[in-house]
Amino acid sequence: MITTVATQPIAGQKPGTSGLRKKTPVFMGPHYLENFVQAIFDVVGCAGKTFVLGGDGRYFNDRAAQVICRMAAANGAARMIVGRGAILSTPAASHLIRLNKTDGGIIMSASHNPGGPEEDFGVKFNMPNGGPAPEAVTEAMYQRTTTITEYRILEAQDLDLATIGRQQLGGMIVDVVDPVADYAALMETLFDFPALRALFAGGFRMRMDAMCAVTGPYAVEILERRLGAAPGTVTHATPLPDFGGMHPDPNPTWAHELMAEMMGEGAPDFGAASDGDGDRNMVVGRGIYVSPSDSLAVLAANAHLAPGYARGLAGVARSMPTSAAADRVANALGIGRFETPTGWKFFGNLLDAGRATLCGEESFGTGSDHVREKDGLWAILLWLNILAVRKQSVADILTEHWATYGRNYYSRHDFEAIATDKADAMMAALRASLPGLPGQVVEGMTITAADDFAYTDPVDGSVSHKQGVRILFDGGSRIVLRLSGTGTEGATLRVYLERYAPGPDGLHHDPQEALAPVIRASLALSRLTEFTGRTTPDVVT
Ligand code: G16
Repeated sequence: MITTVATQPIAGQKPGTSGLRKKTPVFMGPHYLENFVQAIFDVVGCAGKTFVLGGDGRYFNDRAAQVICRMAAANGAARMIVGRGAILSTPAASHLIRLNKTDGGIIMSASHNPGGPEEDFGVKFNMPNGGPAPEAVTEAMYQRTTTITEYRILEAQDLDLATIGRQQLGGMIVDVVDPVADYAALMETLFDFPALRALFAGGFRMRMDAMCAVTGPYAVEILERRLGAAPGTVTHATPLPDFGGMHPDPNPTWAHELMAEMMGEGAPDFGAASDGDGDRNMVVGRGIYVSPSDSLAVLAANAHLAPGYARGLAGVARSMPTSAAADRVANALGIGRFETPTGWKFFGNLLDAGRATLCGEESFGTGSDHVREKDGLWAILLWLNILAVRKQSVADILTEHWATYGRNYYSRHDFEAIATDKADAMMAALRASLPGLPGQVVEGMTITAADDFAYTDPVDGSVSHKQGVRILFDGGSRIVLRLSGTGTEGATLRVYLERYAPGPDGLHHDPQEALAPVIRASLALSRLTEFTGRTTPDVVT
């Protein structure tokens, strides 16, 4: 029943920041999914192994799951643990990989990118530690796709992935499991659920926008059923193949319904949103937006208030473009602090080695050593736990935080779908200009250093180059520019802007106003308009 299908390499199957992401019709093209999945199995091995499989439920998720199961069986896998309906949030998949001590897992998701027949699809492999495959492994997979000549697949009817229980597919056992139960049980070990129940019972109101994506069932079970939040607290709670037409990226631009409610009359006490596959989060207080960089810093300063972190943190890690707010907390606590390239995979070694407990990114990702992915609902529950203990509003907590540590004003400006050659030319010119920048004065600010970020992993010594251009100014202001590794259309330029205000004055300005000179400097130094014709960003976070 095993068929060996002749195939040939398909160009461009190179995983980006987080797995292989392409337009759905590309993924549905002849042999496209199959070639990549065979490359995964050829690199990590398949015979006798156990894997986890699930995805964010986007269009093609169900069909792809059937193909991946048939290929795993044909390649000799012993067992596949699949979330019911082929659904698993990315953090839940990471947890199942670890809980069941499997040989890894395949996650079908293009994360925050829209889903649907004409939108995006993606596949990534996570290692036995539950974390995204490191660069050396994804590079080996890519190399394999360039030489592939055949793949193996079982001829069989579709599995019943809608029903929890055990099935046999050729020589492989398929266990369909509840996607939520084990994850929810893990959350109960980390947070003070009785205190959270008391919070909601006391009239605390929350809005959680699941954006028609995978977090809905997790949030309804945990927030509404287990913690007693009012029914209807979770909106857009049913995962849909096209995310209901929403762009499931939890930022102020795309989660605008939540933003409008939280900034309006009668706003609830706390608002949150998560993305397509449930690993990102956005947090909003009544009348106040919490930037992801500030969120990481507040969580680091207060994590000990939750039972799972009562013993304190070993260290805090952030991606390089994330603001230095978390560094200030780490310094005050006297714990380790780490600056990694963009991509959750770079946190894996630090978490495995016990050197970092909390990690976070400006791209709305926060997580801890409980899994090896960022975890949207986890971050929301940690915020809730802190609010329950401190009995203060989000605004008051932020105000106290800035008064203690100063404020790292921060914003990211995205310029999307730029012609790739123009974006590359701009970055090349910028890189060439770096040696001449230190000492120059722009917008009244003196440049103290300018480089292209390179990272040496402190655990395994691996080195990653060209991870983003940094221009540093005296006083702690900074501009970072890099091209996104998750887009599927042209190039997305991300410009990260930061300015430090030590306080006590000047801590409550609008970030765009506070950053105005830094924004002007970024446009001048990058010659962005000259190269790309763009003047204003498509997304501001
Ligand atoms: C992925 C990575 C994150 C990264 C983000 C944005 O998130 O896991 O570490 O920060 O992409 O990357 P880029 O700036 O290259 O687009 P997700 O949520 O898309 O899996």
